[in-house]
Amino acid sequence: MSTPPAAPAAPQSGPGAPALVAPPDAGVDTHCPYCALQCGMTLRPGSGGPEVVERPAFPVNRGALCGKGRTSAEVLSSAVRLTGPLVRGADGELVPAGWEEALDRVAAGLLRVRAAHGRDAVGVFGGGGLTNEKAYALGKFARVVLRTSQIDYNGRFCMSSAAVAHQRAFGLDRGLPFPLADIGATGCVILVGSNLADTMPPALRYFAELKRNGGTLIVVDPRRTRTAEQADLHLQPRPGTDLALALGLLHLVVAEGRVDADFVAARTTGWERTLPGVMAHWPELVERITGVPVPRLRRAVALFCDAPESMVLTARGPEQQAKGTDTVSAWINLCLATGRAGRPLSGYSCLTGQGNGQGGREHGQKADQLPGYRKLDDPAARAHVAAVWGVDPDDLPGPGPSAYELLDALGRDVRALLLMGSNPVVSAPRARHVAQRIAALDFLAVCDVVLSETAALADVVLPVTQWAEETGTTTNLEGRVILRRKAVDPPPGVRTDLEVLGALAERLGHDKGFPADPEEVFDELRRASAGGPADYSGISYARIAAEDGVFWPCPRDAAERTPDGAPAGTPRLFLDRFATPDGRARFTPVQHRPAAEEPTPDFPYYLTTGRVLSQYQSGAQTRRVRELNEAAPGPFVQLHPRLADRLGVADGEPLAVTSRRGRAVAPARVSPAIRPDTVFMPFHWPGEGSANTLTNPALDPASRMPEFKVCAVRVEKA
Ligand SMILES: Nc1nc2c(c(=O)[nH]1)N[C@H]1C(S)=C(S)[C@@H](COP(=O)(O)OP(=O)(O)OC[C@H]3O[C@@H](n4cnc5c(=O)[nH]c(N)nc54)[C@H](O)[C@@H]3O)O[C@H]1N2
Ligand SMILES: Nc1nc2c(c(=O)[nH]1)N[C@H]1C(S)=C(S)[C@@H](COP(=O)(O)OP(=O)(O)OC[C@H]3O[C@@H](n4cnc5c(=O)[nH]c(N)nc54)[C@H](O)[C@@H]3O)O[C@H]1N2
Ligand code: SF4
Ligand SMILES: [Mo]
Repeated sequence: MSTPPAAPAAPQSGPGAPALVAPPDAGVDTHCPYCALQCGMTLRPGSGGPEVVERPAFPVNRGALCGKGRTSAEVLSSAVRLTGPLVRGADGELVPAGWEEALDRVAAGLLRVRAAHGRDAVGVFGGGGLTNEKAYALGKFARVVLRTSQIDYNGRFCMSSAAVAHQRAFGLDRGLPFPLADIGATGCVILVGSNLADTMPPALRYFAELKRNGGTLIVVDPRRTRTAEQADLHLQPRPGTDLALALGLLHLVVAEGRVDADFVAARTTGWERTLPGVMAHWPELVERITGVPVPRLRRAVALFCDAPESMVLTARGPEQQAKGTDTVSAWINLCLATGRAGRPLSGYSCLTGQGNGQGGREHGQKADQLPGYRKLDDPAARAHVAAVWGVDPDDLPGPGPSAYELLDALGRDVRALLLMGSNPVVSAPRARHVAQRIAALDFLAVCDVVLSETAALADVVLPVTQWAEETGTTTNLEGRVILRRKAVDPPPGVRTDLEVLGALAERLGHDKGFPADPEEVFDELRRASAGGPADYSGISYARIAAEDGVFWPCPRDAAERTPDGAPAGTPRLFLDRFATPDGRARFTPVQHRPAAEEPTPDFPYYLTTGRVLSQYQSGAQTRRVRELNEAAPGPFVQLHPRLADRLGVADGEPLAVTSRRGRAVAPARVSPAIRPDTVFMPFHWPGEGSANTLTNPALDPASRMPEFKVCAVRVEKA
C-alpha cells in the first residue's frame, strides 16, 4: 500500500485562495460537495478566500449545514490539492508534467492495452459524487470511445441493494418517493441502520418535527448512536440480522390481525407466496436470531401500525450485507402488508448517501445501464441511446461486472483502468487485496482533486476542478435535480472532468460528442433519458434555478404542467399506481439467512463499520481540512466496557482487530453504546487502522453489494 499523503491544514489566504466569480459581496448560490442531502449554501467572498454562508431559502436544509459543509470551501484552496498533472517518471516517482504530455500518456496507455489484450482489458471506475453530466459522459466514453463493457462505480458499495429491492417491488428506484419534509408529518418512522445525526445532521430537524407533531421514531442499530438516542424505541440487533427482524415484525402484524387486506388486494401481488416465509419467523425464533426481546418487537409493531401513517427508511446498516437486497425486500414487505405505501405520508424509502448517489446511478456509469435508468440489455433502450449517440446499437457493449468484481480482476483480465471520483484503496472491501490488484495493472490513470491514496498509485494523475469551480447538476436523495453553480475560478493548471474526457476522446479518434460545456452535456442527457424510467427531458438549468430543483420523472410531454406551462416534476411517486407493468407493488418472498461469516472460536466477535460526523468517505477531502481533522483525527475501535474488561484494555490503548483478510490496529474507544458481542470501526483512514483491511467482500447475489456491515474478527490488546 502507498503511504498516505499527510493532511496539511488549509490556509485560506494568500496565493492559494481562489477568486470568486460573482461580483464582490453578491455571493453565489450553490450546494455542498459532500452527501446526498446536497444542502443549499451560498459562497461569498471573505477576507481570505470564499466563505460558506447559510442559504435559508433552500427547502431541504433550510440554511442548516454540518461541519463538513461549513468548512467545504477549504478544499478549494490550492494548498491542499493537485494543481498540475503528474506522471510516473523513470525512477518510479510521480513528477509534474504538462497537460499535453499527460493526456498523450493516458491515451497511449489505454490504446496499448487495448491493442494487446482487447477492448475489455480496459476498465473504467466512476463515482456517485460525480455530477449527472460527468457520470453520463463517463458512461458514454466507456461505451462509445473505449467500447468496453468493464465499467462500474462506487455506488455499488453504497445503495445498490436498496436499488434492486426498489426495482423489484415498485418497478422504479428513486431513494425517497416523497420530499424529505414529509417525514415531519407522518405518524411513525422506523429508521433502519442510519446514523443520520452524524451522516446527514440537517435532516434531524424533520425527525424533531415528527416528534413535535406527536409522531414516534424507532431506530434499528446495533449501536446506541446519537440518532438512536433520539428514538422512542431503540432496537439493538446483532449485525446482519435485520432480515429476521423485519420478518419477525411482519409475523406479528399477521398474528395480531393488522394486515391491510384491502390494500394488499387492490394494490399488490405476491402476498400468498410471501406469507409462508413470514409465518416461519415466529417471535421467539426472531428473538434468538436478533437478540431483540419479543416485547420490544411487539412494541415496535404497535407504534408502527397504530399510527395513521408510517414509513420505513433504510440506510447502509441493513443494505451493506451479502443479503442486503432480501433484507430491504423484507422491510418493503412490511410496508406493503400494512398498506404503508403508495399513499401520502407513508412508504418505504432508502436514504441515498453520496452527493449524487441518486443521479450517479441513473445515467450510465453502472455496469448494466444506459442513461435514463435504462437497461443495457434491453434492445429498445440500446436503440434509443445509440441514436442519441450516433452509433450503431450493435456496437454498444453488453453489461459488465460489478465494482468489486472489476477491482478483483485488475492486473488479470482488466489491465488498464481510468478512475474518476473514487478512492478504492481506502474504501473497497478487502482493501489490501484491492491495492495489490491496482498495483498489478499495466496502466492506471486517475482524475482527482487531491492526491488520494489511489491516485498515488497511478501512472498518470490528472488534476480536476471540483464542485464550486464548475457548473453541473446533481440529484439529491429525494430525486430532486438541483444545480450546483460555478462560484469561484479554479486554480490555473486544473481542468474539468468533462474537458479531460473530451481531450481523451479526441486522442482516441472521437473529435465530436464530448463537449466541455456542462449545459450542452445536460441537454444531450435529457434526450438520452427521454422515455426512460429516470426521465429528465423536461428539466432545464433555467427551471432548476427558478424552482429550487425539479423532481424526476419529468418528461417533456408530461400531461401535468406548472402554472408557467413547464412540465411538472414528480415530488411524490406511486400515489395512483406503482411503476410495474400492472401498476401493483410486488411482494418478494424472502427467508432469513446468516451472514457470510458468523463468529467462530477463532474469530469470536462481529465487526461492523461505518462513519463519523467529521470525516467523509475515504477521507480524501475531509482529512485535508484542519477543523475536521482535529474533531476526528484517526481511526478507533468502539467496544463495550464488558468486552474491554475481558480483554484487559483501557480506553485509548491500542487494539488489534484481525479477520480472515488481515489485521488492523487502532485505539480502543470504550463505550456502553455498542453490543458486547460487536466492535465498530469507521472506514475513513488508510494505513494501520484501516477498517477495510478486515471487511468481507462476500457479495449479495442480486445487487453485488459487499458485506461491509458484518464480518467475524478476533480482538486483542496490541
Ligand atoms: N459524516 C459523514 N456523513 C456521510 C458520509 C460520510 O462518510 N461521513 N457518507 C455519505 C454516504 S456515501 C452514505 S452511504 C451515508 C451513510 O449513512 P449511514 O447509513 O447513516 O452511515 P453508516 O455509518 O455507514 O451506517 C449507519 C449505521 O448502521 C449501523 N449498523 C451497522 N451494522 C448494522 C446492521 O447489521 N444492521 C443495522 N440495522 N444497522 C447496522 C451502524 O452502527 C451505523 O450507526 O452517509 C453519507 N453522509
Ligand atoms: N468498511 C466500509 N467501507 C465502505 C463503506 C462502509 O460503510 N464501510 N461505505 C461505502 C460507501 S457507502 C461508499 S459511497 C464508498 C465511498 O468511497 P469512495 O468511493 O472512496 O468515496 P470518496 O472518498 O468520496 O472518493 C471520492 C474521490 O473522488 C475525488 N473527487 C471528488 N470530487 C471529484 C470530482 O468532481 N471529480 C473527480 N475526478 N474526483 C473527485 C475525491 O477527492 C476522492 O478522492 O465507500 C464504501 N466503503
Ligand atoms: S449534511 Fe451533507 S450536504 Fe449537508 S452540509 Fe453536511 S455533508 Fe453537506
Ligand atoms: Mo455511500
